[in-house]
Parts: sequence; structure tokens; C-alpha cells
Amino acid sequence: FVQFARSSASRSAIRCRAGSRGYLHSTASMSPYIELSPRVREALANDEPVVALESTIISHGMPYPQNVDTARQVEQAVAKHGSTPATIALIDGKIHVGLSDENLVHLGKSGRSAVKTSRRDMAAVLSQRLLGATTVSGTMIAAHMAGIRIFATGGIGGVHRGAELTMDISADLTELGRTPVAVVCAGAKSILDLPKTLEFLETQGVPVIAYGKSREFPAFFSPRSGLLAPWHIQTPEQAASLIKASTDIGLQTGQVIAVPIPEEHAESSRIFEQAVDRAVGEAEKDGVRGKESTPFLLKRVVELTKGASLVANIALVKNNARVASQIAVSLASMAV
Ligand code: PSU
Ligand code: MN
Repeated sequence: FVQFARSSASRSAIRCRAGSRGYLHSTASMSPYIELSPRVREALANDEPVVALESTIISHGMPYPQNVDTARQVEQAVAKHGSTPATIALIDGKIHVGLSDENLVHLGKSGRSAVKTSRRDMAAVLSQRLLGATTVSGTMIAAHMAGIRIFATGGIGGVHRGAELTMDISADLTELGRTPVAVVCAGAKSILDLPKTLEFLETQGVPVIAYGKSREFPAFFSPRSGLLAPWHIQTPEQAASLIKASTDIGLQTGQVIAVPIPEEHAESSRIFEQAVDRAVGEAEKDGVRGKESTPFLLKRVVELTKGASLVANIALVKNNARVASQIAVSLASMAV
């Protein structure tokens, strides 16, 4: 018995140490604000790979019913490649990590009446028990609180065009500089100023890593932005070991893992870019500002392309979910 006790004590010590390194999970010290779904709770307790997913993409990023359909497909893509999906939203004063299908439908139907929730809005939404759809920054905070290291989405926010006057820079970028969660995305949309976005991420100490064949930073609908990413990797194992090294040396920063849109969906990218340019012009003319800006642009691009851009959008999110799941599996195998 003594021997058993000792070995189980040392096992739990290892667990604690690994937990504080951040790629294994300790559910014991979880914040009372966090509400884990049964599936996510079990995965975290067993140190199995989990991938976080955001909810602003559901409420503000796509129209109903495609948004609910996509949310389900993205969860399936994560599960198919070996990780447990954890879609995140704020509901009734709690940070839900892992949503029931009923909650997914509720969010999808609520659409823009849900509160788009970034870091700034988290405490207000929780204390007022509002329905909060988390952005990349809000989702990173929640994922980190739950002990989840990998997060998949479509595109991150960035430095807006004209930011030298408006100072409109997404809170996603500062969050990446302060919260250790890797965000797997297809780069950023050209609604943004991409060179300035990369500059700002450099200042924040965030590695931007082109994933796959090309070294180029992808631009959401297009695999090409004309900009080189500072880092380039080709496999889930390389991504996982970079994340592990960052955690091991105690960097409190995230990573941007930028996966180009799958080839077969990239062919109409020029048409989508034209819609983006037109939408940016309209937003300027209509004086759309602040947190309304990105949802307005996303909605107009879908309208101007008569929904065609949505097909590409859904395809790239699913692709990112697959890659994120593979990275999470690899990272889980490296722990301890
Ligand atoms: N870009 C997209 N789709 C999205 C978003 C951005 O292509 O759904 C959402 C994400 O939730 C992102 C947020 O975190 O918009 C950024 O908003 P803002 O630019 O207001 O920071
Ligand atoms: Mn903004």
C-alpha cells in the first residue's frame, strides 16, 4: 500500500507540474465561472486533446441557418481527427466550455442580438447574465481558464485599414500577446491592413507561423497576401513542439498558426476580394465604427457575393479545425 500511495502521489505531482506548464489540465482548480460540458470535462480530466472553438463566428460571422450547420460540422471535424471540440459562449452568468446542440441553435438563432464579447465585455456580460458570443480574444481567455491550449477559427481580427486615424485595432492582437493559446486560422481577411497586422503582432511578441507548403501569410479567402510570415512549419508535430517550447520557457504569449484556404476553394478569391473592397468603402461612407465594423463587413461580403463566399468560409474553418485537432493530438502525446 505504501508503495502504491507513493507512486500515486508522485503521479499526481507530475500531473500538477504538467498542469502548471499548461498542456495538461487540472480541473480541481477551475474557476467557479467555468461550466464544462460533460464531454469536455471528461476529456480534460483524462488529459486528452481538446480544441476550443469561438462563437462570434456563429452569431455575427455567418447567417442562420448556415451558422448552426457550420458550427456542428466544425465540431465533427475536430472529433474526427482525434480531439474533443469545446465551443465557448457566455450563458446566464457562466463561461460555457463545450455547448449542447440546443445552445448552439440558440446562439445561431440569436445572431447579432447576442453580445459580441471580447476581453473588454466579459465581466459585464457575465454579471448581467447576458448571452455572450466570444470573439477570438474572449475565447482565448476562456480556453486558457479551462486549460485548453489550441483553438480553431476562420480568421483573426487585426489592424483595420485607416487605423492610423481611427486607432481601430482588434483586441485579438493584444490578447495573443498576453494569453498562451495557439490560434489556428486562415490568416486575416483583407478587410484589414495585413502589413500593419503583422507589424503589430511582432510588437506583441506573437509568432505568426505559416503552415503547409508556403511561407506566405494567407489572407483568408486567398492563400496569398504577398507577405511572408516570420515562421514556417509543415507538420502538426512541428507546431506542437513550438507550442511546447513556448510553454516550457514560460512565455505568456499565444501563437498564430496560419493555414491557407484549401486549393479547391481558393479559385474565386479575386471576386471575394472585390466584394471586400466594396464593403470597406461602404462602411467608411456609412460611418460604421467600433465593434460593429467587423460584423458589418462580414455580412456585406456574404451579401455582395450572393452567399458564394460563405461556401469558401465554411470550407476553410473546417480545414482549420482538422489541423488544430491534429496539433492538439500531437501536443497531448508530448506532455509529461
Ligand atoms: N474575421 C472573420 N470572421 C469572424 C471574425 C473576424 O473573418 O467571425 C470575428 C472573430 O470573432 C474575431 C472578431 O475575433 O470578429 C474580431 O472583431 P473586431 O475586429 O471587432 O475585433
Ligand atoms: Mn475594433
